[in-house]
Order: sequence, then structure tokens, then C-alpha cells
Amino acid sequence: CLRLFSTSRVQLKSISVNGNTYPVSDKTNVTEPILNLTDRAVYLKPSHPIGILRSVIERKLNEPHEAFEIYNEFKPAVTVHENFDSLGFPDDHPGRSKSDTYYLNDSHLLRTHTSAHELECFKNIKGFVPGYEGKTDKPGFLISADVYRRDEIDRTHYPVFHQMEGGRVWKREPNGGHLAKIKEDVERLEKALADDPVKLLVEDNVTLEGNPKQDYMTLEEVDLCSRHLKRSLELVVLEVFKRKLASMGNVKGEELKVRWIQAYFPWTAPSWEIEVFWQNDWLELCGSGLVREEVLLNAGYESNQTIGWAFGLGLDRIAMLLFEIPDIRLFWTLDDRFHSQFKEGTINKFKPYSKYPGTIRDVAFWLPTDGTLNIIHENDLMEIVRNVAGDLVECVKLIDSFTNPKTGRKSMCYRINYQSMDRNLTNEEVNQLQDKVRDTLVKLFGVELR
Ligand code: FA5
Ligand code: MG
Repeated sequence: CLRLFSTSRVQLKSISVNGNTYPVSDKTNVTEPILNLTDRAVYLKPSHPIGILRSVIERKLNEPHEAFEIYNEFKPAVTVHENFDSLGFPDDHPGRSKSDTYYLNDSHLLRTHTSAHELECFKNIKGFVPGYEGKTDKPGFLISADVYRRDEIDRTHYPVFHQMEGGRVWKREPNGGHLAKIKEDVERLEKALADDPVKLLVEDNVTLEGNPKQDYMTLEEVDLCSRHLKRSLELVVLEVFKRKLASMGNVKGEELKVRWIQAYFPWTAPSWEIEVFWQNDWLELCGSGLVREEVLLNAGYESNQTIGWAFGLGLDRIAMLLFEIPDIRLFWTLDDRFHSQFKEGTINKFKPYSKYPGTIRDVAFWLPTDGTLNIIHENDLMEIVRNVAGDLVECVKLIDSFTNPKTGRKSMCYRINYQSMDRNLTNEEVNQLQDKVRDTLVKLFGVELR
């Protein structure tokens, strides 16, 4: 078993995250550069693009009723139970693997999504958990936070990004009183959409076939609850993108295309994703669905009493598009030439202050012949580069891979683009980084460099 990530902190017997200490184990794969981001909370800064976007959405969803309690202080270290088990992830779900997720140890990890806090927030709603007084009267919640995933490296992927989770529940009432309430709210949302000068063109061909409802819900409940979810999210999309259209000089007569597509999440049924058509491309914004009753029961709710929905919205890609930010790393820069350009409540176009040239280096190698390794998981290679070069790497791509037909040996070649957002890199500096990447590959994987 390879001991991949020997950063100084991981060699210690324990790791500290946000003031808490976690003993390390064989499962530990979190790295120093990643741990250093756990205190940043850029989404809380009122004049950071992610913070600006977060407030715009919070305000929209809470108008005019303040139906959503806002939680923005949850820390990124959570239990495996919170992130996966409580939501019904099967044991063999790929999201649980060490190649996709940063583990602190066997029991704790850096949350991979804001859904990790759903249970706690459902529980906090007063009047739903028998014998528990609860913490808020609001029947919904919004959770914004940084989330962590081991992933590839390029302009739109970073190991940390941001999500906003939303949840909303209704208690069943005898004689269908809850249906009348949901209906009234759906009509309010539909009116707000209809009254807006900017029109949403919505495509929705998803049926319950292959995306079935839960037995405990009636068809009418499913219909009303999904309409409430979908119209709420459409209103968010409209609010955000119409500001962008306005800033581009288009105000009236504009149309914006969105579509609903079938999705699958272990803790919702049925499930959907919403995408927006922007500059000739469909952009995935959000996963969502009607909350599975198991989750509500796990939160302590009584069976057959409650229906509700949840969504998880990615903030970074929307913010990149709205503010015209060309590289996702910029969200993490400390450079004042970035931060001075944004102010609370305003969506404006980012003016690149400079573009420093990148330096390309290839690394080619043979995998070991002794059969110990058939393939290097791409995320492991990405992690090595990230550990060595941090934010000085813009992009890593596999450009060649072949197997020698005679010897059966496999060769791979990766292209790395070293580029700083803030300054020029010297050749010497790049060579040093590249040498370190090469050395680490040999040390950890026993590859033969070419
Ligand atoms: C989830 O994370 C679910 N927790 C969403 C959810 C919540 C579903 C509640 C149902 C109920 P997913 O992995 O698809 O799903 O991510 C949700 C959104 O986060 C995506 O639609 C996308 O906007 C954003 N996102 C996902 N991966 C990345 C990434 N690597 N970089 C930037 N944004 C990402
Ligand atoms: Mg998705």
C-alpha cells in the first residue's frame, strides 16, 4: 500500500483543522496545501465574487417570507457518517474512495458537498422532531460552504469549491391543509417569474419513469413539491442571470434558456439537475430532488408526517461566468489587484491585471514492470503536482499513453503548464518544480522516467 502524501503535517500523529485535532490513520490523504485552505472562508467575504453571489441568492430566496434559516459557519471537517452514511450512500459508491475524497482519518473527512449538513439542519426545525425543541421556526434552510474533492487540474477545476445547499419541509395536515399552503406559495413563485421582464424559457421533459416517486408521497404532493422546488430555483437563476444580461446592456425582451434533466442522488427521489444555456453551452448549475423519507427519519422525524425538497448549487462556475473570471485559482489569490475590483452587491466584469506567460513541461515515464502498478490514478498524479507547485500550476493533461506491444510495458506522458497569476516565473524556478515532480513520481510509484 503506497504511502502517498508525506507532507510534514501528515507525518505527525495528528492533524489539526479549524482548531480541532484528528489522529491520522492509514486512510489519511489530506495534504498541507489543502489544509491551508480550510481557514480561508472566502465565501463569507462580502466583497469577494463568491460572497457577492451567495448574498444575492440568499436575499432572493428569502423574499418576501424569510422562510430559510441561513447557516454559513459550518466547518469543513465532518464525519463519514454525515457526508455519506446518513444520506444513504452505498458502501461501494465511488465518491467514498480515497482517490476522490480527502480523508483526515477513518472517521473524518473534508466534506465533499454541503449535503453533509442537511440532517442537522432538518433536525433544527422546530416542531418536526418529537421531544426536541429545535432551534428555528423557519421551515427551510440555506447552507453555504467550501467543499473539497480530489480532482483534475485546469481553469475550471480546483480541489476546493463552494456550494449552497437548500432544504424546505412541510408537515402533512389532515384534510390536505399543507397542499393548499404549498399551492399558494407555488402560485406566488409562478407570478414572480411571469411578471419579470426577462423571460425564462424552461424545457422540462422529465417524467417519473425511471425517476420514480417515493411510495409514501401522493402524486399531488409530488407535483406540488416539485413545482415549488423548480420554480424556486428558476427564480434564483433568473435573478442572477438577468443581472448579468443587464450589465451587458440587454434589459428588455431577453430570453434565457434553462432545462431540467433527470438525475440520481441516493437521498432524493425523484431527482433533477438544472442547466442554463449560456454562450452556446449548457452549464450544470445544481442537483436537486424531493428528500427521501429515510433522511428525514435519520434526522429524527416521525414517519409519514413530512414532505420536502433539497438542492445543492455550485457557486464557483456561476461566479466565474458572471464576473468573467478566466481562472478558478483567482478566487484564492491574495493579490489586491483582484480583490479591489469587487464590491458588495455588485456584479461587474473582472479586468485581468496582467497575464503572465505559462511554461510547458512534459513528464513521460514507463510504469514499473513488476506488475505492482497497472495504472496511476490521475487524481494521485494531480495531487503530486499540486503538492509541489500549488497555485503555480494552471493545467495538467495526459497527452500520450501507449503500451509497447512486445514488452507489454505502459508509457504515459503528462503535460504540465506552470503559470502564476501574480508574477513571472523564472525558468530556473520551473525547472526546480519539474524536477521535484519527476523525483516524487519515481519515489512514490517506482516509474522509470523517459
Ligand atoms: C452534489 O454535490 C449534491 N450534494 C447536490 C444535491 C444536493 C443533490 C441536495 C440533491 C439534493 P454534484 O456533485 O452534482 O451534486 O454537485 C452539485 C453542483 O456543484 C454541480 O451542479 C456543480 O454546479 C457544482 N460542482 C460539482 N463539481 C464541481 C467542481 N469540481 N468544480 C466546481 N463546481 C462543481
Ligand atoms: Mg453533478
